[in-house]
Parts: sequence; structure tokens; C-alpha cells
Amino acid sequence: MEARKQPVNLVILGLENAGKTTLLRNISGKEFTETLTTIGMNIELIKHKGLNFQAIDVGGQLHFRETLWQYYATLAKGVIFVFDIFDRSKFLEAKQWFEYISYRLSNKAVLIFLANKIDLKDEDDTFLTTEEIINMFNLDNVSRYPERSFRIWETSAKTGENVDNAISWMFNKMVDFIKEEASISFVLILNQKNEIVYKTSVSTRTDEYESIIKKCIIQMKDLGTNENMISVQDYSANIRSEEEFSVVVGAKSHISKDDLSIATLSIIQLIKEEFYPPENYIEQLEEVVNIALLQHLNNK
Ligand code: G3D
Ligand code: MG
Repeated sequence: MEARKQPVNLVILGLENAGKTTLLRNISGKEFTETLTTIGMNIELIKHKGLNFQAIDVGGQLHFRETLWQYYATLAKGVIFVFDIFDRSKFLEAKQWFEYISYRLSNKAVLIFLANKIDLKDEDDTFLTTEEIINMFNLDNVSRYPERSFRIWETSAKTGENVDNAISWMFNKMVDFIKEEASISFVLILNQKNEIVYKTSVSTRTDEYESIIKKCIIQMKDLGTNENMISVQDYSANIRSEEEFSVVVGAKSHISKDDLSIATLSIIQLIKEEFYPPENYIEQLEEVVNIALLQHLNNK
């Protein structure tokens, strides 16, 4: 299936005529690079800010498309559901698709609902109000999902009204999730005397286990090992001890040990290359750590 070759980041869904193609054009400011029609449905792709946006017409019979939707729902980092606020007649069909997708979406995916074509409100008063849409689509329920980031936006894909706001909101939520996933909870740098010369703690107080870590470093020196992975409370900490200094990186335990280990190593390397011994560079250590972590995350 051709569509599978494309990394899925952001999926734009909605019935035909909802405004997806117009939205893509608005986001990218141009025509799209590629259109796939191989699987009996129209898929349009653009790349924007390093993300792949795919617009797909939903509709027709659900069970024909089950596999495909399973695939999108598990991989998408964000879903934009577009609904034409004048399309009362197809509201039930749209609702069926919206529910199908929102229930299967990963908890960490960001979901936005675009109540689209608001520029036509002045000419025609048959539109569904946002309140009606929230009730009819049960949107209050969706936003109550644990961890779910969800919001409804009133947009005009044609004039661009609110499109930037909606997309930016979604981007920011996605970046938050990515950061959180890769999140490092604390970093400690210790000098030769095993004194802490730098510490940053994002989400936790480290003083409770600083003594555990220090003891561990002493043990490591006795044993002649220079790397160790320990668990303290619900954190994993990777300790690397060089001759003259040590670096400790801690994260919530669900993070892969390899990732943690590479993060620690990146900091060690940067210190060795340019900021050695670290106690002479106290002012710069914050930046050293950030640069090292960023490089590490970029290489992932
Ligand atoms: P789709 O890709 O979801 O099928 P399209 O929908 O983007 O092709 O849009 C369907 C029609 O609705 C198009 O009309 C498009 O111009 C119009 N449209 C989409 N979004 C808006 C909007 O926000 N406001 C208004 N007024 N029209 C919109 P045409 O006539 O070009 O086929
Ligand atoms: Mg289209």
C-alpha cells in the first residue's frame, strides 16, 4: 500500500467537501507535492515545518477501511477533523467517522475539530452553531479523555481566519508531548571530590537521592567501573564517572536506558572537549547541558 511509505505525522480528515484541500492549500501557501489515489481514496500530502500533513477524505463504508484507519490512528501525532458547518444532512456520517477515529487515536495524539466555513455565516443562517456541534458530536466527552489534548476551532479555510491559531495551538501541544516523552528529569555534574558543581531539576527534588548517587559513585570508583544505571524511586539514573568528574542523568523510568546513556555520554563528551574541568565553567554548564541534550535528541 503506497500510503504506508509516508511517515504519518498529521492527518486531516473529514467528509468530502468539508474543506480539507482548501485547508492544505492555506497551510502550505501552495499546491501539494503529491496526490495518491491508489487505494480508492484521495490522499494529498504536504510538508510543512518539517511535518508531513496528509489530507484524506473519509466517508463510504467503514469496514472497507478498517485496516487503514487502524494504521493512521496509532501513528498520527495529530489529527485535524474538518467539518462543514452548513452540512447538516451529512452530520451523522461525519459524527460516525469522528467517533471512530477519536476512540482509536493514541492518548498522546493531539486532536482538533475545525468547524469550517465560518466566513459564510453572514450570507446563510442555516449553519450549525458551535454549541450545537459540541452537543451533537459529544465533544465535551472527547476533551475529558485522560491526557487528550483537544479543542474545537471555528475556521475559514478559504479566508484563513483562525487557521494559523488552530495549527499553532496544535503544534505547541505536539512539541510539549515530544519534549515530555524525551524528558530528562534531572542532570547532576560532580567534581573530583564528588561535590555537586551543577544541578538542574525539571520535575523533581534531587536532594532526596543525591546521597545515594554519591555513594554509588564512590562504589563505582572502588570497583573500577565507570558506568552504572540505578533506580531511585520512580526514576532511572545513568551515572558516568570519569577520572576527574561525574555526570548523572535521571529520567522517569519508562525512558529507554540506551537513550539515557547516550544523553549522559553527550554531556561528558562536550565537557571533555571544551569545558574541562567543569568546576571552572560553572556559568556555562547550563548551556553545555542543553546543547548536549539537544544534539542527542536531534540525532535520535
Ligand atoms: P475537501 O477537500 O474536504 O473535499 P475542499 O473540500 O477543500 O475541496 O472544499 C470544498 C468546497 O468548499 C470548495 O468549493 C472550497 O472552495 C469550499 N471551501 C472550503 N473551505 C471553505 C471555507 O472555509 N469557506 C468557504 N466559503 N468555502 C470553503 P468549490 O466551489 O471551490 O468546489
Ligand atoms: Mg479534497
